[in-house]
Amino acid sequence: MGEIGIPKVATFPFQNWPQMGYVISVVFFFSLTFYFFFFQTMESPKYELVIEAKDMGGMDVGLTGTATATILIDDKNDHAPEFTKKEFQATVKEGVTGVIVNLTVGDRDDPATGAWRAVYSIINGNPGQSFEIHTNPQTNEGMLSVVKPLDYEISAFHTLLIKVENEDPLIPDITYGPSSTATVQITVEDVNEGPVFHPNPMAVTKQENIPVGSVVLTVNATDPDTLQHQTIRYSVYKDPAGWLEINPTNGTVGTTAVLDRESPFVHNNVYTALFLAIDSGNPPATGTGTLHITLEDVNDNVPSLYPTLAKVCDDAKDLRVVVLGASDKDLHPNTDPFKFELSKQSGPEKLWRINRLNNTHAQVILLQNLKKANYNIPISVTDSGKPPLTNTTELRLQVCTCKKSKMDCSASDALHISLTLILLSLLSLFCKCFAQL
Ligand SMILES: *[C@@H]1O[C@H](CO)[C@@H](O)[C@H](O)[C@H]1NC(C)=O
Ligand SMILES: *[C@@H]1O[C@H](CO)[C@@H](O)[C@H](O)[C@H]1NC(C)=O
Ligand SMILES: *[C@@H]1O[C@H](CO)[C@@H](O)[C@H](O)[C@H]1NC(C)=O
Ligand SMILES: *[C@@H]1O[C@H](CO)[C@@H](O)[C@H](O)[C@H]1NC(C)=O
Ligand SMILES: *[C@@H]1O[C@H](CO)[C@@H](O)[C@H](O)[C@H]1NC(C)=O
Ligand SMILES: [Ca+2]
Ligand SMILES: [Ca+2]
Ligand SMILES: [Ca+2]
Repeated sequence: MGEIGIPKVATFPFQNWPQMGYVISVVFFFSLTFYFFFFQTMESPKYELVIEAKDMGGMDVGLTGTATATILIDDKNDHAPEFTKKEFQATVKEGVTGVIVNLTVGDRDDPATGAWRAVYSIINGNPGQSFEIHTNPQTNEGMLSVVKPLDYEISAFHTLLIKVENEDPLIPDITYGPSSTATVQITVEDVNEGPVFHPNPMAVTKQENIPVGSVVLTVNATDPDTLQHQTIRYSVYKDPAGWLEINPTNGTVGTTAVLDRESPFVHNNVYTALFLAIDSGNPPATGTGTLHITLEDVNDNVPSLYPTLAKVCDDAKDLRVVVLGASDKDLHPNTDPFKFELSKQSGPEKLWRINRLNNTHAQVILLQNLKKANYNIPISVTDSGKPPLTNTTELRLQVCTCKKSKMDCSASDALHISLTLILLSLLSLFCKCFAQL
């Protein structure tokens, strides 16, 4: 309200006083007291008037009377906020969010009161809830912002109808007029967007041993910039094991190596590679597509045996010398149960045998105490795959002399045996060469 001044208020207590028949001269002291309470932001201003009335023309002999008038003034919301323009313009790039335009209003009520503060709302043109408007508390402006990125290819223009009201209601005989609404014309600018893969991520299932050069799939990326005529080129972005290639023009993905489910690059049977689709815009924009290849197991790993070395005393009472285990990187049914066998017994008499314990373990048992020496026990382990795979390997058994708690497993024997082996192989090489001559 604001412009209500003291004189205006002061006239009203006097309107009845002349009827009292006195010659009145009035001196008034008004102590004008605004009670502003810091924690009650909008307290009604309160005027306290102390009025002294003197008769006899105010001469000293006259009589004097005083009265106090307390006047409360309610500031009233008697002005509607009005936009400073009928139409506002804004430009925004597609895909971007944030404030795009500040709408300005004027309101002739007291600033920083509910009668002045503006509340904005979008009353038309926002079906996708892409826009929001909030009051700037400092300036009372309406900050119009994009909250969901706009798409140039769907709509290049938007028209919004905005209404402004005050926080406090208007007094009954005032209404919001046409200036309390404005239109905002929004122009969306085209941006070169990266191609998009369909679907993303892509998923295929393949056997791990498909031949090199097999087609895995043909990817499909499209460019969102449908109004520009762009072409797309594909490339491999991340292929941790180096197994794949992509045709740059038609997106056909092929293998350049044998896929391996047991590779450290495969997690939970899934190999993940990333591809790029690059458009011909200036500058070019890129989209990334993820391919998950689920690899089906094939029996391509032989079992391996552990331990490969065992020691026993030459006078041992317990001749069950070692428990052997086997493991296989493949999945069931291409792994255990394993079959453990002695490949071939060298020498005329049987020195040891092998006993199955369970699906994964077996036990080597000596048939008699052996002399101190190193022995190689040829063992074959076979998995349950179709077809099964066999690992033929050797268990090295050291027979040692045991005195008290000390084991003496002379290394010379081991050295002797390996030296003999080396000599033998050298000899065979030599013989082969000799035969060729
Ligand atoms: C709108 O007003 C805010 C606060 O004053 C300012 O930061 C912003 O840049 C303005 N935005 C536009 C588009 O004018
Ligand atoms: C690629 O995907 C888009 C969108 O799903 C589809 O319209 C188009 O037919 C697909 N193209 C091919 C070659 O599959
Ligand atoms: C893509 O091109 C390659 C090489 O010309 C071809 O072998 C392949 O069949 C093509 N793929 C499609 C889906 O046309
Ligand atoms: C066969 O088993 C041995 C002993 O465990 C292992 O060292 C070797 O790697 C296995 N062979 C193959 C081809 O895996
Ligand atoms: C097989 O036997 C070995 C040795 O006794 C044992 O450690 C392992 O737990 C057994 N495995 C199963 C599946 O029972
Ligand atoms: Ca675009
Ligand atoms: Ca396998
Ligand atoms: Ca296997």
